[in-house]
Amino acid sequence: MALRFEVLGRFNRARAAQLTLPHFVCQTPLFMPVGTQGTIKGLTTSQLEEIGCQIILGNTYHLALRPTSELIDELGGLHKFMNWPRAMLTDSGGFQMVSLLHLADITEKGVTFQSPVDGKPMLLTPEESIQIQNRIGADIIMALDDVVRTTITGPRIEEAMYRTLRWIDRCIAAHKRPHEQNLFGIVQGGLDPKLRDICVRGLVDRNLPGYAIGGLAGGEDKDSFWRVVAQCTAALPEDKPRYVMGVGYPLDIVVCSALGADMYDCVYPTRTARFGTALVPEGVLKLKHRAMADDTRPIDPTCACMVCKNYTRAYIHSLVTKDAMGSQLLSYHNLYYMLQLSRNLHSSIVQGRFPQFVCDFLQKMFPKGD
Ligand code: PRF
Ligand code: ZN
Repeated sequence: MALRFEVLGRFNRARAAQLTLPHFVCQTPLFMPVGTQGTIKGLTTSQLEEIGCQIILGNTYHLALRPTSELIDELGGLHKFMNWPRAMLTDSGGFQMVSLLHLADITEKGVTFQSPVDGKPMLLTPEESIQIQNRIGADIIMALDDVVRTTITGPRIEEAMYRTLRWIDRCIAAHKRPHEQNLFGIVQGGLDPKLRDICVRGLVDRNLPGYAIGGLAGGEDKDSFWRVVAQCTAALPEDKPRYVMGVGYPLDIVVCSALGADMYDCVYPTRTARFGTALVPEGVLKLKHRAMADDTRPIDPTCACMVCKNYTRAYIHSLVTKDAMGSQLLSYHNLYYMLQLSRNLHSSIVQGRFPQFVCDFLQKMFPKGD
């Protein structure tokens, strides 16, 4: 195992911890900005450090296609290649193929798909995913899982869960750097509590350094989503990190943290920035809106970020969709907002004022109580 996880404080099921990884000591709950081609769109790595980002997520699928994992390995790993000194996590690739390329097909061997580069059929096996992730060199690597939409029903959900369990053993066997990189298993099983239970127990038996809850944030209703998270966090070990994949919205992060989850990733803050939307305590602020044209306030008067200290809504309105700087400034603010939310969750749990924090958060976001 190449990590240490020390719980510093709890409030009911919520916990604040210190997660020591090979490249950085992180505080949880934590949010991981998502990079694709070895970059978080719109920010330099020094800006990421400036806003207190502790760990970023890279996608095996994108990196393997370009610049290729062999080249990254040859050039000394992704940390060095992209000049990122802190922690990093790579996802295994299967989920990205299935969600991005609807042509992907899953068999017992692995995930087959058509290369978007040259159209050739390709196969990503559990062994290959781990080999690629070993070359990329992230602090945390993810098992290849069989992901299906939570909104489908029937035997396919069960098949995917059992396949995910069979594949974890192939991932463990293929992992060549367990002392430098932590392999996390991923709980699947759709919205079925029995399947989720079998999967959690199967993964816990493998004594992995950490566990992810997968297959969520795919269009299911919030009640089902939170119920699955609550069930999984209750059954996963207390002394290991728990990562809810592909989540999410600020509200989801607050709720999942209350349920005992520790780690999150989502493209939402940077993607929504590119569409001209800022995250604020009240919810969202649409910078494209005509009312912003002569608004001289910062995006969020209560935000301490570089963008809110230096620029007006009117200026950002004038840039949005016209110049890359518009989405860069919005991405910077949005990531600052998510990281600040994580820091506030951590400190409120450590200081025993988590319920007050949650009340204030909800009060600002839903002032009418709806
Ligand atoms: N599995 C993997 N990556 C993911 C997910 C998953 O289930 C999700 C959840 N929909 C986001 N990213 N490997
Ligand atoms: Zn700001």
